[in-house]
Amino acid sequence: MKIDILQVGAFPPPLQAMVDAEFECHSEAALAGNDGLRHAIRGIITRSAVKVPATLVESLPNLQIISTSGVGYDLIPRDVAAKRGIVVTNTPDVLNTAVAELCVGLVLSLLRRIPEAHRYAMEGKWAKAQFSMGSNLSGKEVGIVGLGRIGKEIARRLNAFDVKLSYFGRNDQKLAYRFEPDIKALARSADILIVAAPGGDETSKLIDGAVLEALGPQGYLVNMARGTLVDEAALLDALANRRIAGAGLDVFENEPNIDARFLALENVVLTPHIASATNETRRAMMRLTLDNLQAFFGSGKAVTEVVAD
Ligand code: 8YV
Repeated sequence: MKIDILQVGAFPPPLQAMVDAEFECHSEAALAGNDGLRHAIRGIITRSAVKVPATLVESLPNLQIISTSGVGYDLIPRDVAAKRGIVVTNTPDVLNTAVAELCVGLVLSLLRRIPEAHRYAMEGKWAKAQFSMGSNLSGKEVGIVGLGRIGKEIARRLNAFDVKLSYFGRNDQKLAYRFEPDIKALARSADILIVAAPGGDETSKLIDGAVLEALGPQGYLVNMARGTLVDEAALLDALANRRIAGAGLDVFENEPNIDARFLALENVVLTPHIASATNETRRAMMRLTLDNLQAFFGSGKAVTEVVAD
């Protein structure tokens, strides 16, 4: 007999098949007027880019675990879950490589203007004039905001490009990279500022107008962490007025509806929240999401429970 779980958010068919093979999955719509089902639900399966409403959690009397496919848990009402002893799990580490690889891709796309060059070649413009110059990554100063597991993978890869690495975070981790306790000072020294910190209220708008001003007209911002980390209005203004050179963004304030003002800009590279979106990675994330549920229901202990910050 499969355990009844509620699914919040959608998965592509191959991943949905993994879920359906192991659990009796129900939609939120199925809960309407069905108290029996509400009482039967013991777990929620979701994905980190989807909000799990607190009211939904409160409406499920026998909910024991919320298992998200993704490393971020900023859209899960952990305060409500904690009050009821509901375990929250995520999928750390299995996606570090994919996210770090996309970050390198965004950095190189910005400095070498690869999307623009692709369009230039595809539109036959090369026959009329040479494409203009880009910039080396080698020798640049890179500042990483948030040197957690993903931030460290980004640093390790960028190190191979002969860059100078510094980072900002809650504490000095005593690593080979320079720790900068002042985020504006980090931005001031950086040619490329990479945002790799967790989302949530604590880090909301950490990259504000003052940080962007410090990054300056030669500086690039790259964000594949969370849209909430950046003051998007300030970023749009800095980009439109060339107060920063450009931005590579995989995450946005109001996904999937990117602010239309971004679409009018030439100094951006935009991707639709695909940092962990590789076949290998999403399969590994789903496996760990399901393992968390299986382990919890089997032994009472999940594999990767989110512990209090
Ligand atoms: C997406 C992510 O959430 O891991 C995260 O926190 O942002 C991404 O992996 C994706 O929707 C996970 O399924």
